[in-house]
Amino acid sequence: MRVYGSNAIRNVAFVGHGACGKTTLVDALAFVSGASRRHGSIKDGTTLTDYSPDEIERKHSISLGLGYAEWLDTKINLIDTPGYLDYFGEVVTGLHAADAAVVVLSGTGGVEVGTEKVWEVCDQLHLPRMLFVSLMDKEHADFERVFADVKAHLTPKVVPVEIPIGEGHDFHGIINLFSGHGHAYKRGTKNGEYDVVPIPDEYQARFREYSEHLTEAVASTDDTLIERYLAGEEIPRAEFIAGVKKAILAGQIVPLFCGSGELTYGVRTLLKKTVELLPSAAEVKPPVEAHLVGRVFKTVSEPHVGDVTFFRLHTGELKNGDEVWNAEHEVAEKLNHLSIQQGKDRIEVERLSAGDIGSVAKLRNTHTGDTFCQRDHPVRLPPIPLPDSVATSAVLVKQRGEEDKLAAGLHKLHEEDPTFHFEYSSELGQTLIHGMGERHFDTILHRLERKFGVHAELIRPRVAYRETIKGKAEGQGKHKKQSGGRGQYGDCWVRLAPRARGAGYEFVDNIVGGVIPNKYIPAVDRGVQEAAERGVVAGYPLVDFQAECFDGSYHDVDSNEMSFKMAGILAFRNVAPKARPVLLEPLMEVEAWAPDDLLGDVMGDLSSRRGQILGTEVDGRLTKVRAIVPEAELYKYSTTLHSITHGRGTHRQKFHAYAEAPPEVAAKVAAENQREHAAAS
Ligand SMILES: Nc1nc2c(ncn2[C@@H]2O[C@H](COP(=O)(O)OP(=O)(O)OP(=O)(O)O)[C@@H](O)[C@H]2O)c(=O)[nH]1
Ligand SMILES: [Mg+2]
Repeated sequence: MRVYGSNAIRNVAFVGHGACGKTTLVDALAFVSGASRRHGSIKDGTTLTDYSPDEIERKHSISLGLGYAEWLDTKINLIDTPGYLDYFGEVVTGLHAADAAVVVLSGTGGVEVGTEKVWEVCDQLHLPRMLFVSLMDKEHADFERVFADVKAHLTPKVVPVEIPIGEGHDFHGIINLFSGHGHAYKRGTKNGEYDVVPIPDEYQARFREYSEHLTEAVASTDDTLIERYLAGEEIPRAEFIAGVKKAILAGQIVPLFCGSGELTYGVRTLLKKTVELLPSAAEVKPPVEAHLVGRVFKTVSEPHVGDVTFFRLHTGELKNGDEVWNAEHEVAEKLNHLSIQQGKDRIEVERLSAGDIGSVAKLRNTHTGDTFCQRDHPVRLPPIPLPDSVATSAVLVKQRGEEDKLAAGLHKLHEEDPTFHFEYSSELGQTLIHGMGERHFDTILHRLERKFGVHAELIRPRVAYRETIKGKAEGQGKHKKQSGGRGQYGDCWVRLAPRARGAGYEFVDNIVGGVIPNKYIPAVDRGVQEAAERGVVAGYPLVDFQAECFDGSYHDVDSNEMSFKMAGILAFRNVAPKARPVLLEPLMEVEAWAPDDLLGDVMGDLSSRRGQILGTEVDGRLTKVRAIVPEAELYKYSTTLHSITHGRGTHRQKFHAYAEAPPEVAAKVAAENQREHAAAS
């Protein structure tokens, strides 16, 4: 493998809506360039970057994949990212490793939800972009419609630099506005090869119109160019290309290309223009100035290999076998078998130049997000800001005894995919997982099975209900046992009263005259607390109340701590049911974003979940609704919101407060609790 200098390296992420053709295009770019030997397909499960068993089975990308193409003495690092929003963390990661993006659009779908979402991230990162309309050979593909769509919904700075000749089944050529030629393809083209042909007559008018548009757009970004252009001067090609590149880097124009990844039409031009128009690794500013800075952006665990670390070298040079310093964990790591990825294949390299993307296996102490540097110049790059998880579920192993394996597997999967989190909730007695949606969870379960041999299923998370009392009441708890020798005797009178929400529990000792000896009073307190843990409505902890012990009696011989604790338990059980106990349910504060025209549906749905709408406000392209909704009603909310808003909506939720549950809810929860107890005993 030849070593490329920084100025001969391009790092490009391929992003876009699900199934718009990214993986197929990346495969074609690598193949046509000669860097990859096989022309793979999604149908056969043979593409360069969708190589995991899950991706092959499902026929869509799940993780970001790395490959490269070599063209015009340049290495183009290709970062393929998934389109489904459940894997959006991979897109964000991929864009952070890249210096530019090719936003892929389907010739039939145009601008879709996923396109808008990736565009936003590109905007935030100020990434130079090119647009590629793929699937031009598909029935109903319509370049003009996609162009209009992009202009209206994505960016007014879009400028077509190609025009397809024929569309759908008739798609057979592309007019190149830079050269002013047509490229004619034949069915059966495998390598992107074409014949150069004159522009067909019926395309002449459009060619002239778009050429003018392009020249004008480029000239208007540069004062000297515009003067020469207005003076009617012909601008030489090299200067023109340089002008286009400058405008792309400044975000002033976004060129629109077209083709078919599957048929390899338009792929050679895209390779060439990637080299000519996108920034080289030498042209981008590193995140920090230091001799050596590399960021680990992804870790994958591969069967028979173990962990493989993908990293972007920002500054400095690395040689195979070099030692680097991991500032996060303060350890040195030796980079044995320093490699680059071509899909699943790792190709060992002698050296990596600044700006390149490398991979290395079996590092002991390095994780996603870590920074490589020199020991005497420690650097820690800030973490890549990943999207928050929006969905929660509980998981249960199908076979008892696999709990440890489950925890180990989940831990590994979190390391591979930081948008996935898990925790064991001792209160609920469940393992909870947090992620981007049901498709995400489904993938997690599959990976658990395939990689770690753990069979698990998703179940509804329990809700952490509470109970409290609304009234005052008092009564006795008396524990008395006479059996042979020494007996047991404890007797207390307790008054229960409500406290404010969140005020917690309070014990008041109002015993006078020593009717209960001081040393036994804490035992009464403990008994009350223990009984309160099990509640009286539906078996949930009873909270926010005061227990006042105001009377009682004892026995010189038979009384002890244990007996008074029992008395406290009995007193609570006797009194609490008379103090108007109620069930409390957790309420969540929900913020949901949706397009304005679907807001009514989103609010209607929230109301049907017993939600209380607090208000709405415009937030960018979307409108935000704030509402208070019981947690019990929010299971799978992200999926519903997704379908109501056709994928455009997102939401966030956080704990708000506990509030009294309506009687019918309390009755249902109590009945469930009884059923569970009956089943357990
Ligand atoms: N006709 C035609 N089909 C294509 C073309 N490119 C991709 N496809 C098909 O479209 C489907 C999606 O292609 P992918 O390459 O997986 O698209 P993607 O954007 O990587 O999809 P995700 O990773 O799931 O977002 C597959 O069935 C491909 O075979 C193309 O240029 N022409
Ligand atoms: Mg893909």
